[in-house]
Amino acid sequence: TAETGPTGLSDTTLAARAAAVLRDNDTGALVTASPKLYPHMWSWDAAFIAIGLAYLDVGRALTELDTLLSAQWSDGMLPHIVFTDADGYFPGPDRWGTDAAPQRPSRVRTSGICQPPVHAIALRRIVSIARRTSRAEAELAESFTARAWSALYRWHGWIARHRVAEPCGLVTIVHGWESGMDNSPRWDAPYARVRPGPDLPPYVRLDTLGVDDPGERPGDDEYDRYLWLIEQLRRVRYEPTRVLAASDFRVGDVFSTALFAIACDDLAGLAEELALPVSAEVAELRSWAQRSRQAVADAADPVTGLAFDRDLRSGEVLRTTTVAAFAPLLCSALPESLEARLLADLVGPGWAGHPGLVAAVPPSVSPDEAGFDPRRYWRGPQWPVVVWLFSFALQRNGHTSLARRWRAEGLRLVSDGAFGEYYEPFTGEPLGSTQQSWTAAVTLDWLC
Ligand code: 9YW
Repeated sequence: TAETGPTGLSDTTLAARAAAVLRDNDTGALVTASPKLYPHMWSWDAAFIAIGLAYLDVGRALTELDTLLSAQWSDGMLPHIVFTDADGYFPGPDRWGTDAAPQRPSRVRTSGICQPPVHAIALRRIVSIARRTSRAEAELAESFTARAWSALYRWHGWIARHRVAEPCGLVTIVHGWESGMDNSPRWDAPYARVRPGPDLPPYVRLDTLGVDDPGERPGDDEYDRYLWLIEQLRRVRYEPTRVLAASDFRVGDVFSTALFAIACDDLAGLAEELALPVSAEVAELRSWAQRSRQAVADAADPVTGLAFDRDLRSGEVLRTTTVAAFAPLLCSALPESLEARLLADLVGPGWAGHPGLVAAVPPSVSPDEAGFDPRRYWRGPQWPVVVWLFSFALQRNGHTSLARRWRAEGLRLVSDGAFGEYYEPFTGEPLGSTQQSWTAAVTLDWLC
C-alpha cells in the first residue's frame, strides 16, 4: 500500500525488511532469535517467528514448529533453548549440563527449562493464515496439525502434571527465564531469596558484549542468581518431579497461566475443527483452560482487576505491578465490569496513554512506578511481542477498535525498520539486539 509510517517507510518496505530479517536469520531448519546476541532457537520466539514465516511460506513456518517439537524431551517438556552450533551465547549447552538428563532429546542439545506455552496459539494462527492463502497451503497446515497435535498435547500435559500449583492453579516457574521476562521487577522479591552458593562455578557473561550499553541488560548480581538456579536444577538432572523442591525460585506466574489457558483452548479448538479422534484429550484441555482462567481470576485484585504472581516458597502475593498484571485481559478471566476497569487502566495515563510515549502501547513497567527504567530490558522498555499478544487477545475478545489502534501504534514502534528487541518508550530508540526475529514476525502479522 502507499501508507507510510512515522519515519517514512511505506508498509510495503517495512514488510519487505521484516521478511529479510527472517530470511537472514534463517539457518534452514530454524530462525535464530537474533543474529548476534541470540544465535539459537528460543521456544516462545519460535512460535511468534512461525506466525511471521507463515506470511512468506506456510511450509517454512511449519518446519519451524517441527524443529522445536523435534527437541521435545521424552517427558513432554519443550525446552526454552534449542542450541545451534554457534558460539557467542552464554550459558551454552555445557553449562546447562543437560546431556546428563535421561529425558533429553537424543539428536539436539537444549537448555533444561521451558518458556511460556504459546505454541498452540501460533499453530492455530498459522492454520488460519494458510486457509486464507491457498487450498494447498491449508492442506499442508492441516495435515501438519494432525501430525503434531499429540506432541503439543504432551507438552500441555507436562505443564498440567508438573507445573500447576495446588491449590492456586497458577502455572509454576522455577527460573525467571521461564517467564520470558527475565529481570522483570515481578521477580525481585523471589530473587532476593536466591543466595548463590560459594560453589557457583565461575563464568564469563557474553550477553553484555552484544549490546551497545551493558545498562540495557540485567546486572551481574542478577546473572549470579540465574546461574545459581541452573546449578540447582542441573544437580537434579532437570527431573520434573524434583525441580520444584530443588529450586530456590518457585513462583506462580499469572502471565504464563493466562497464556496456558488460551493455548489449551486453541489446541482443543484445532482438534475439533479437524475432527481429530481425541475427544477425551480435548475435554482435558478444556478443563485445564478453565482451571487456569479461574486461577488468573483468583489472582486478580477484586477492585482493580490487576492479577499478581505468587511466591510459592513463601506464600506471599507479589504485588508488583508490571504489564503482566494485565494478564486477565489475555484470557477473559474477569466479569465484564472489572475487565472494563482493568482495560481503562491499561489505556490510561499510567500505561499506554502516558504522555510522552512515542507509541501509545503499554511499556513493560509503568513510568509512574518507582523502579521504572526506560532502557533496561524488562524494567521499562516497550516490547513489540507483548504488544502483539495484547492486541491479538483484544481482537479475539471483541475489543476490536482498541486492537486496531494498538496494531497501528505497534507499527509506529517498529517503523524505523531496525526491529529492535525492545524500545525506549520516550524516544523510540531500539535497544538490545536489532534484527530481532520475533519483532520482525509480529510486524509481518500486523501488516499482512
Ligand atoms: C537471555 C530470545 C529471548 C526471549 C526472552 C528474553 C531474552 C534471553 O531473549 O532472554 O539470555 O536473556 O527475555 O523472553 O525469549 O529472544
